Amino acid sequence: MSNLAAQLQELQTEAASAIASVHDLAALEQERVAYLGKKGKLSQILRGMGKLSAEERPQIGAIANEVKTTIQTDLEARRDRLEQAQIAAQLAAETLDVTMPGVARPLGRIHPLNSIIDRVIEIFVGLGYTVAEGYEMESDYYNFEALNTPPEHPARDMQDTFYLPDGNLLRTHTSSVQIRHMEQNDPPLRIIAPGRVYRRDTVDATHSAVFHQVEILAIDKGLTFTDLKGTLKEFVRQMFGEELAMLFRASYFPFTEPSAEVDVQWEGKWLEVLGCGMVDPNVLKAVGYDPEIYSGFAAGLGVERFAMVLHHIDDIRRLYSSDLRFLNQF
Ligand code: 2NL
Repeated sequence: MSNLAAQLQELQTEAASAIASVHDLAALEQERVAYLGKKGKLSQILRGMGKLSAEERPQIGAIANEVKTTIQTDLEARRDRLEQAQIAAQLAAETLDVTMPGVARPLGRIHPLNSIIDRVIEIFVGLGYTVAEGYEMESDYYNFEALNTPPEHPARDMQDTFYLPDGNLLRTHTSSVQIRHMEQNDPPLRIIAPGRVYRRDTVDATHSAVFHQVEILAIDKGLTFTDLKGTLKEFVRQMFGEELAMLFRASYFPFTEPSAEVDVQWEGKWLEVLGCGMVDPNVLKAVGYDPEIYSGFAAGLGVERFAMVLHHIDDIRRLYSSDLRFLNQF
């Protein structure tokens, strides 16, 4: 066999082992260029063909073609294997092990005070009321004067109300929201005013300086105490999930006349749940309503008290402690 034929056979063997020892696609491409490229080893050998005789040339040409095809086949086979390996490695790296234990994210939940407020709102929204909101800092006028609360009234005492240096105060009830709403709107109206209120109380198991209240107010022509009773009866039925015996005890608030406190029969005892009454004509006059034409009823309930009763909570301070061992129970 001629020298060229031997060189070609040798090239094929050398290429086969070079290709077999390559481990990535870039290196494989380098080998392709080294053996089959324009300036590659095969081209270099074939340059010697010029000196061949006319009968040798086609023989060597045929061998060269075979060697080239073999090297190409080797390259392709190797490329396929390397690509498969690359895909397999990528899949292995991206594998999601669904059997691994999850990372527990602690779930938030509605605070018992907020869930009481939400339930009260839902009940009154069902009765046609809309939610009204206002300011936690109020003037003496909106918190007291417009609510028929005379200057000598104990509620206005420095001992009972947080007064601010500028003469304003922290609202002691959400009635001020309702006064502002009435000033801005003509009757008839039905509103519910939930919110945070402030009293200068010494904190103990049943008192907090900051607490929550929900007040309801309805103004229309011809509203009577009967409408108030019917509304509260329906509220108690929905709030406690059953019809409870109710007791209306005569009481006094500066802004209602007549006024009453309402007890319900709950777990064998009479439990005071809210205060209410017919809106005092002086309050109607203060917002520009004619008490000869319009009348209304109002009620206020303490949210903390409801929460403590419904959930058997013994100390009001637990509701503000942010203690998860407590809060997780609701
Ligand atoms: C209670 C008693 C009450 C009202 C609030 C009210 C509001 C307006 C006019 C008249 Cl704008 N009244 N609110 C009436 C009676 C009782 O709350 O014990 N709350 C915790």
